[in-house]
Amino acid sequence: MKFELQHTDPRSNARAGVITTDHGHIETPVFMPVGTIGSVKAVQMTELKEDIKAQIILGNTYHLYLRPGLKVLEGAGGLHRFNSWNRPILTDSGGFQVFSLAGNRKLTEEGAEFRSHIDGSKHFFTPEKVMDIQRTIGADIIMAFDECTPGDADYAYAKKSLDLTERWLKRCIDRFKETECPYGYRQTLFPIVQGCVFPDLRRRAAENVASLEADGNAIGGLAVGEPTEKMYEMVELVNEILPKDKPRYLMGVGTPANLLEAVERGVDMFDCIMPTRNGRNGQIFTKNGILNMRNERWKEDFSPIEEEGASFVDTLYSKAYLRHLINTNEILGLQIASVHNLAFYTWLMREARKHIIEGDFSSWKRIMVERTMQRL
Ligand code: PRF
Repeated sequence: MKFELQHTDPRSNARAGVITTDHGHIETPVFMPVGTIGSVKAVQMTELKEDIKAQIILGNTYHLYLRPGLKVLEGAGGLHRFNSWNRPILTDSGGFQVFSLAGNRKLTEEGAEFRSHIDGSKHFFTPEKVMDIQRTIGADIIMAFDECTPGDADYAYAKKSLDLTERWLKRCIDRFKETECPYGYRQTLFPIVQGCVFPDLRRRAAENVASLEADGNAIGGLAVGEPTEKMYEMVELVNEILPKDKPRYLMGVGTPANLLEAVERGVDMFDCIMPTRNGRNGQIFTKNGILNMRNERWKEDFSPIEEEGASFVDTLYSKAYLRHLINTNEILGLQIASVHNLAFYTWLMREARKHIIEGDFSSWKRIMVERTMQRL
């Protein structure tokens, strides 16, 4: 994998670049739609490519390991062949998902024991196993196995958790180096910076990760219950230490404003379930603010979902029609909301990139943060 930094904003830490993988290029900053079990919920691959213009999608190790399982994925020749997405894929390590199974998991030095959320069956993930699984899934970018420390952890817990994540990271790297992609293209491993909201832990974690000279680096353990200002503070601190010539990925973030604030602080890659999950609940993100489609207010509003929106659904369908579909739980409502929100998120990152290159990112960002967070 290669990263070329094309432009740095003179007034902030925002950057525009290009990542090159064996499945194609990714222009940054980039938003990566989440396709947990190999599908971006309610969205066709043709829509993802042509309407949403997604450059890369996510898969999840925990979910794909449980279903369809490694035998099927290996038989298919990897996830790209299985789900017919021939552009880049990134898989999260399952660290975050396993740890959200509170009560259903046990952590030891060796790894994490957990019960499947589907049938209650018992499983054990070690850093080595998670590397092997991600080799078999075959994503272009794979993630280290970490513990996502909760945002309200005390210092002692956060330190113990980071110590473990760092020992696991070393084991991930060792296993990754001993193995290869079974499908003939290259995969790369991103380490993850943890450390909760404690500056000295974050600094130590970022220095350790920076020393590894990975192709890209991730920031985890944020947007997990800490105040938003703390999240920005940690991103700023970590990005001062992470190498400038490698992409930086802020995991599981966030609102349109969160993305723009993080881009300004030097983040290049994002993923979040917000556009799809909230979309399925009737929350529509637009340039001018957030619409709750369940609201009475849209009942007889026959204007387009979004004037000059980023996808075909915006002018093909009206607010009143989308409200009707969402209110009646029609499958088409979920599809329209998902396509719209994802197209908005990828548009927002393309616009950010354009403004970074044109040199007026900061003033554009200030306006967009306000505008996109208004409740309509
Ligand atoms: N670790 C991993 N995946 C993640 C996170 C993390 O800390 C987060 C936290 N926002 C989202 N997804 N492996």
